[in-house]
Formats: sequence, structure tokens, C-alpha cells
Amino acid sequence: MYNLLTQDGKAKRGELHTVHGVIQTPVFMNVGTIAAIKGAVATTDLQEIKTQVQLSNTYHLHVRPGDKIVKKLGGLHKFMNWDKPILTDSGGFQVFSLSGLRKIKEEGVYFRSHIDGKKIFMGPEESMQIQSNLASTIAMAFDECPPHPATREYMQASVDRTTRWLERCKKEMDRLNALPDTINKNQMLFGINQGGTYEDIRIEHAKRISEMDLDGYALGGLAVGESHEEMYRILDETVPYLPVDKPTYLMGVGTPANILEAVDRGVDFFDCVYPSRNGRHGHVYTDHGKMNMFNAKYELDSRPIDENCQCPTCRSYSRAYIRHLLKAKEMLGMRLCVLHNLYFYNNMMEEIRNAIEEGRYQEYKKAKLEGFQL
Ligand code: PRF
Ligand code: ZN
Repeated sequence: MYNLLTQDGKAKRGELHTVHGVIQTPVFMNVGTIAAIKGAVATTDLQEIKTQVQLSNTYHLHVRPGDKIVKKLGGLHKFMNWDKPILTDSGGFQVFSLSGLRKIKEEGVYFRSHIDGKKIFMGPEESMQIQSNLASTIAMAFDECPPHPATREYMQASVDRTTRWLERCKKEMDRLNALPDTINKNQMLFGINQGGTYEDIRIEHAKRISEMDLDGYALGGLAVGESHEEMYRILDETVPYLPVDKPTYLMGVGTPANILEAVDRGVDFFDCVYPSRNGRHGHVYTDHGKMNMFNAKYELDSRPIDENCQCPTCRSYSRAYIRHLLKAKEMLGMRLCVLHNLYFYNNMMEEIRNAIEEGRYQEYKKAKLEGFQL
């Protein structure tokens, strides 16, 4: 159940009640594709860096270790020792981005595993079955994320198929949630809006899926090569046609600035690999822009990454030490940068929630964006 607590302009401050606890929104979900956040981050770390939700992937976990194995072990929560919410992406997007050879048919997608080249078929029913075996808190609908740019004809045909797939997802999810041996019988289903940068296709699709009474609505097919301005335009045009009293999720986005702009347009769920991936490369976020921790200027710098940051890294370690670890390719260097970056994102979401509650989101956003330019 989603509770819209307050709005500041279009910005939403909400709570999503789940069987694994309450999610305070706006929220940034921390990406653990294969049921682990890359960079040797453990569950105990996540308590300290304000993580609310982890995101894992249907496709990856189906290929390895296998969703049936995860089910036998009691589901994803038990498997990875995390009792808070988990969202699983449906596999649609990963099939399109990872697998070279694939064939899209009405029934689903035929492709080859990126691990061993084995032939796999995944359609809406298979994706729901895998996500039900994983027993995540929130399952995503099986969609096609069309390439950018795509012709209008391709986009319309793809979106129509994604709508038919969504109807099949809902039916299958309802069936699975009613089975006696299903681990999470309250699994939620979020639908995904598509349509690329064609606003009329987006809006028509948003209206159609909004009638389906799903637990939440995502915007897919964005941040796939279009400009930031185009993405913001699509949000301006499309979000008003999604239910305001349901979660709104912008998939795979993005930079801190992207998040600030999307919150302003009514989005309240996000996920992105940037903080963990950049952290592994020694790139860290601060209120004054990004820093490259390999830089020679940090050789003798005994200050933390960010003097105002309360993360486990900044409370204990210097820039000079982190630079040394990174240059020596010591795992701890990556780990400390990833922890700092995830804390930066999760903490920014907390600041965003406070600013919305206090009716000062515009001022907050402006100050934050100006800081990044320094
Ligand atoms: N669909 C799904 N997952 C996604 C996307 C999508 O369009 C995107 C696009 N940015 C990221 N992750 N299922
Ligand atoms: Zn820090």
C-alpha cells in the first residue's frame, strides 16, 4: 500500500508499505544485480549507509545460480541475508542489453546466456515465475526496452506488445501469489511505461496501464541515449498521466542532478549503477562535484573525502590512504569509495524527503545543483 504523505509542487513524499517493511520515498535503490552490491559490500554495511531497498536481476539470477535453487534456499532474502525490501527487474532490459543474439516474438524473447551461451526463452510468464521463486518484494513487468532512436512504427508495435505482455504478467502474478508453496504471496507488481521520446505513444500507454490497478508504475526506455533535456521533457509530459497515489519509478536513472530534476517532476523511485561503478573506479561524489581519488594531489591529503560526510569511510579514512589503496589495487580502496558513494546517494534522498516535507524543495534543488557546478 502506497501512502502519499505530501507534495511540494509535483515532488512526492510517500511511504510504500510492504511485507518487508516501509520504504520512505523518494528512494534510491542500491543495485546488487547478482544479489550482491559490487565492491564487497555486505548487509552489515548497508545498515550504516542508509540503504532501504536492494535491486537484483531476474535474468542474472536465473542464469546463475538459478531461481529454483534460490527458492529451495528459502528465497532471495534468506539467500543474501537481507530482510528489507528487494525489487527485482524483470529480465527484459538485461536480455536486450547483454545478449547479442536474440529474437523477439509475441510469446517472448529467445536469446543466449551471456555465461555459457545456452539457449533460453523468457516471456512474461517465465519472468513472473522466476521473480516469484526469488520471492522479491516488488517484481517488475516483463517489457521491451526499445533502442534509441527507434522508428515510430517500431515503437508503436513494441509498446503494444509490452501492453499485452503486462496483461499476461498480471494474470500470472495473481495465479502465482495464490499458490500454496509461493514464498512471498504478497509480491507486488509494477508496470512499465514505454514509448521512447514519442510523447503521444508514451501518454496513450500511460493511460492504458494506469487503468490496470498495479502496485506501482515505472518509466522505462529512458536514459538510453537521448539527451537529458529530452528525458525531462518526456517526464513533464508523461508523469501527469500516471496515478499520483502510486509509486513512480524512473528505471536506471541516474546522476544526482538527474534525480533532483526527476523528483521535481513527480518521480519517487530510482536505481542506477553509477555510485557503485564509479566508486570501483575511484570516482567519488561530493556536494562540490566528483573527485578522482587517483589524483596525485591527494598523495599527502590527510582529510576525509568529504569533511561534512558522515559515512563509514569519511569517519575513518583519509584521501591519501584511499589513493594508496586504489593505486595498489587493494580491494579495500574500491570498497571504501563504493560505501561513500552509496551513502552520498542515500543521504541525498533523505535530504530530498526532508526538503519536500518542509516545502522547500525548489530552494534545496537549486542549492544542490549549484554546488555540483563548483
Ligand atoms: N526496462 C526494464 N528495466 C530497465 C529499463 C527498462 O526500460 C531501463 C531503461 N533505462 C533500465 N532498466 N525492465
Ligand atoms: Zn563519505
